[in-house]
Order: sequence, then structure tokens, then C-alpha cells
Amino acid sequence: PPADGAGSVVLERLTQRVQPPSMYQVVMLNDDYTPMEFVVVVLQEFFSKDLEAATQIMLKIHLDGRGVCGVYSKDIAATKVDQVLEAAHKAGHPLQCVCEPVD
Ligand code: TYC
Repeated sequence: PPADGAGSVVLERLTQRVQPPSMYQVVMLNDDYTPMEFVVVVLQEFFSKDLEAATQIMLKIHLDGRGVCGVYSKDIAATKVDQVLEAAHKAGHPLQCVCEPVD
């Protein structure tokens, strides 16, 4: 196919369509005010962790300042962030979380 013609576009699409979706990790941040129990409940409710896993992740965040709650496609990760921020806001807690591309 020509170097810069329609053939190149077709080849590009053939290559791109077999790539897996890029993945994003949802990272929760520590603060001094959100109750530990609230964070544990959030991790169970929105990230499908059992009590033991949720408690370990919460303590990791408490000690290190941040921790990964889960890894998802971009849309799902963004939805998780929205759900956490809405639940925290409604409960009056300053809990923050962000999503970032997995290295
Ligand atoms: N540092 C909080 C406390 O001592 C607990 C906490 C843990 C807050 C994890 C946020 O993402 C967080 N009550």
C-alpha cells in the first residue's frame, strides 16, 4: 500500500483493533478526618473487597498516604471515582480518590 495513503490507515486500524484496552488504577488518598470504618465500607461496597482485604487496603492507605483499590478500564475506573466521591460528600467526609493509567 502507499506509504501515506488509505492503505496505511487500514493497516493502522488492523493493528489497533487487537490491542487490549488501556487500564487505570483507582487510587485512594489518606486524610486526617475520614473514619477508618467508612473507608472499609467504601472498599467493600464499590470495590468488592471482603472485610479482611478492605481493612488491609485501608490501613495501607493510612500508613503510606495512598493505595490502589482496583484496576479497571477507563470508563469503569472513572465511575468508581465518581461513586466514592459522591458517597464521601454525602457523608460529609473529605475522602479523595483519583484514577491514573497503569504503568
Ligand atoms: N487517616 C484516617 C483516620 O485516621 C483513616 C483513613 C484511611 C482516611 C484511608 C482516608 O483513604 C483513607 N481516621
